[in-house]
Amino acid sequence: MTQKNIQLEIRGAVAVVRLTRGAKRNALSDGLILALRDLFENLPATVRAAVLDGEGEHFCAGLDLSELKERDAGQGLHHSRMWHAALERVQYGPVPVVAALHGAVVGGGLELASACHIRVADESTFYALPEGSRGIFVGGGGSVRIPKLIGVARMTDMMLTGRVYNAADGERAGFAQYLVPTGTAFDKAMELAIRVAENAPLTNYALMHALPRIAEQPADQGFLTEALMAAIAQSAPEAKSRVRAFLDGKAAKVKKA
Ligand code: 1HE
Repeated sequence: MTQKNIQLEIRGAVAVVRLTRGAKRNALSDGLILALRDLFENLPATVRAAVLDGEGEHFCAGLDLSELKERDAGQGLHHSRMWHAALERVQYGPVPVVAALHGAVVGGGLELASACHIRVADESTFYALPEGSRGIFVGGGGSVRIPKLIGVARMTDMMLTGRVYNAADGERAGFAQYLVPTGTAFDKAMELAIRVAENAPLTNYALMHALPRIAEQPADQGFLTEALMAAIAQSAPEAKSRVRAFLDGKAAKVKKA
């Protein structure tokens, strides 16, 4: 399926979602944000994992600045909430999403990347939050999600000083879980997504929907939520057959890294 500026390709159990607005560095217009929301809301039921990629040399240049209109406070509020709804469909949608990062991952592009579950960055990647210098603030959930990756202090510094992180420093800071040679982020992201798609669906559900909420709960409540989630996951026939396969010597052992 190809909509304007976004493309969905199904490869087995993996949905490949690509921003196809390379001429504008995949800048996120309102139309593109809504298309992203609709796409993640309507993924085929056969899909078990997704890869999010950006056409051209840059993953995403953030908010489409040509649409930054004179909005009053109420309109600004609704605009930001529209982004929240769309990125929430990515984070809390049906399947884990692996982002394939390269080139600019800036502003709203970084907000989008931070809504994904795994980030694979190639060595051309750089991260910035130019909102600070443009006289605006993050509005796509960045102040909630980005500190969870890199901490409040680093995000504050980025926005106050315009600091740009290169790929290696960015991986050390926590933006990405994988750093790969230039040009290979998509292949690595596909490899991971295929692996993720093989998990029991309830395990993936627990990791996407329960883990981040448990991490936000007071420990006492977190332990209870964890116990409930664990009980549900292990009662699924899929879990029972996987454990049985290991005990029968038919499933892979964990190998030394
Ligand atoms: C754009 C955008 C955009 C490029 N909105 N049109 N984001 C920013 O402040 C980042 C702004 N962009 C850049 O700093 C650079 O474009 C890049 C580092 C990403 C890429 O540089 P480069 O040299 O490869 O491309 P370019 O020549 O700057 O841009 C190519 C075209 O894309 C050009 O248009 P053209 O018609 O002259 O060809 C650019 O105008 C256009 N373009 N980026 C609109 N962002 C929910 S709130 C989120 C708040 C934010 O995200 S603020 C941060 C916005």
